Amino acid sequence: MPDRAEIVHEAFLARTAANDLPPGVAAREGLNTDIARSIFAAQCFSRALDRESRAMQRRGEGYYTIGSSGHECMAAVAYALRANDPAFLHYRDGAFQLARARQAGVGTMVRDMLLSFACSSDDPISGGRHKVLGSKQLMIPPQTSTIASHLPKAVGAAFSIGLTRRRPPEHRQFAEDAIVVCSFGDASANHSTALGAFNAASWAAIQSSPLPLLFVCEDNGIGISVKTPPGWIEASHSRRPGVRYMQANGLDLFDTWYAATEAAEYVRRHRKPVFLHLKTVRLYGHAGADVPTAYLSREEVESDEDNDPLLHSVRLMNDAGVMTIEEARATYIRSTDEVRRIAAGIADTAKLRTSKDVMATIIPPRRACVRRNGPTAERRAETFGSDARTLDQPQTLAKCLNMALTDLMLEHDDVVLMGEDVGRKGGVYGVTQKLQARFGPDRVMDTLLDEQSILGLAIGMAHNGFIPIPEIQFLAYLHNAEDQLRGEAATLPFFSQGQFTNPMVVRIAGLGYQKGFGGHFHNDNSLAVLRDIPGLVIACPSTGADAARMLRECVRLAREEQRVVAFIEPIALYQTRDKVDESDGGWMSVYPTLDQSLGLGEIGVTGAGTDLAIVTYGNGNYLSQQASRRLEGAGIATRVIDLRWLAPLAEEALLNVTEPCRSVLIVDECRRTGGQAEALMALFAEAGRGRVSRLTAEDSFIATGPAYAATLPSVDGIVSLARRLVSSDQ
Ligand SMILES: Cc1ncc(C[n+]2csc(CCOP(=O)(O)OP(=O)(O)O)c2C)c(N)n1
Repeated sequence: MPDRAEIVHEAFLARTAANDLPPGVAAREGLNTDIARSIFAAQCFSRALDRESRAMQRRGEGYYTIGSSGHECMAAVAYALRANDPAFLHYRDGAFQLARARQAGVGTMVRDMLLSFACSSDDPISGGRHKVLGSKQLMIPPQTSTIASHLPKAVGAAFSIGLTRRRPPEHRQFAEDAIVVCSFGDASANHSTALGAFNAASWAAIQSSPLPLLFVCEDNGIGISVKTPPGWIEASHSRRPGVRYMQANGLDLFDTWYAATEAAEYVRRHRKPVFLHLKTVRLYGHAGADVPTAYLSREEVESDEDNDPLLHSVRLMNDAGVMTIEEARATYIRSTDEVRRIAAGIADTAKLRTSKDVMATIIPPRRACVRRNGPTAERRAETFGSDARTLDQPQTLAKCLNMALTDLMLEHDDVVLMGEDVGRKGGVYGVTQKLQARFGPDRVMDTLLDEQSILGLAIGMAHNGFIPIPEIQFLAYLHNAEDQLRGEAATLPFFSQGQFTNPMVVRIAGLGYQKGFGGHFHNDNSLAVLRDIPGLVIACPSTGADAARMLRECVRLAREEQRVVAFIEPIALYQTRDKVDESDGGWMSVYPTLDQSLGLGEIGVTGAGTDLAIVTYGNGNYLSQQASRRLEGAGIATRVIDLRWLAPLAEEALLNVTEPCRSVLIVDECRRTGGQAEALMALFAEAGRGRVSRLTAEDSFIATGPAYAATLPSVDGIVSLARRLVSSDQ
């Protein structure tokens, strides 16, 4: 079967030699000759890189090909922008990156891109971890392969630019007058993630929030093999409130440049979003070995090839007096030769080999942080207002968190909160009460009801130096947005070698034991989706004092170590006051003084018994403290270990603290399958520990009403299993 890339290449040579160029309208005026030449040069390099990547794969030097051919108009879009405007790009935007490199005067980028094709450890962006577009110096963060998943953060990044004018963060990355560009295909525009982002942009724009964002839809009429209905993109995007719709012919570099320039100027001047619709073609099928004639007629494939945008460029430049056909042909041939020559030079480039090599970038690099407001006593008293009087009195967990958030926002101007109902109402459980009044709506933002947009906002703001603390109202509602955390936030440092980071602390209210309220959605008791995310820190406090101290550490981890943290708040403990007896007030804590923090991996230990170690966390700690009291009465001496940090697990500390105990009982309020108990059982088994048992939640959803705790560990359950364990031990 002939390779369509070769057919297109041969056709370019033959048709330019024969002056047989596709018809079209005349070139629009306004584009400077040098820039037009430079755009064409980037288009030629992009085309040559596509062919070379296929050749590399045939030679066993490349591993994955997805081309930009047909989408070379993006070189003109690059020139309509400034070289430091952050660009969240579609995977077909090689020409954009090449053009931006020329615009920025940093060389051709060809070698860098070939290194990425070759999965070379010298690839400047991913270090061989992904074949990906991206460059720190060109302000192009690399994107994952999950289509549309970069749109919510592009909205967040654009929003952050508006905010930096009023509140520049210490680690600001984007220029104050920058605009964000984000591009995607026509099929991707249907994804609910994309639709959420368009909607969020529209929602912000009609409320006059500055949102300098240029959406670019590269409409080639197809997504892999499924055609986009004719007129669909225009019909669904031309009347969105607050978002201006513009279109251009993506086969025509002059028209594209003209429209993109107008769009970019509008976005920059009005700081409002534009949806720029570019009509393109896709040459050579979707990716790799995809053969387009398997699902398109030969006529359809050939019609797109006849409309090769490079042939249109040659015609237009010749007509506009920018470059003759012969010159254009020579430019094309030179690019092909140069790309081949550079590729030959990297044939034996170094590769990642070991797991250590691959994993070296999971944890982002530390960064120096200088700015900090030592909150003066007066400022603190003024901010806390009437709450200042209660700072040294016992508080609930919810109140301790509220106080800790207040202090953290006082100390760090870069900390911003966002979520559904966190502002005026102060959160469904009151954790963020008064914060908007204390710090203003710029820093405590009521968002629209869309978890993907909330996390996207946080990621985009983190890209630009803020320390976002987004709230997910209930753990169960993380799931419809989970990819923003798992696929996006957690992976960015990994495949950009820490050059781009999005540190944040995601607060998530969750877990079970709410007496009869809410059923399985409000009592979701599974953290499995978080537990296996490489590099993610998972914190789960059970007391108010721990919650405040841990939150301080989490913000430090985000600020200084650029980590992404999930902070799980057990809803049932938010307002819990008593520990064992009614009105004993034993679960209240005095809010810890500002000098106190609780380091990542520091476990909590109550008691020093050696009959039994109970290893637990969250609500399990609360139950185990009660059970331990009863066990002491029965002559069983325990120690209760509160994990506090669920990932990474403090393995060594756990092994040490349980060492003197004859038995270990793990109490895990999450489900038996996928719960933390699995990791703990494995830890103890691998360490050769004998008597280890676990009490977990059933593999069930939680019921509303009287049976709310029927499937969960209970004090009685802990006591009886502990007794059995200890007696079998004697
Ligand atoms: C969420 C998600 N679902 C499916 C895929 C597989 N996939 C990769 S590209 C693609 C088609 C995208 O088409 P379009 O947005 O039109 O871009 P084009 O490739 O045509 O430029 C699909 C389905 C993916 N990467 N991500």
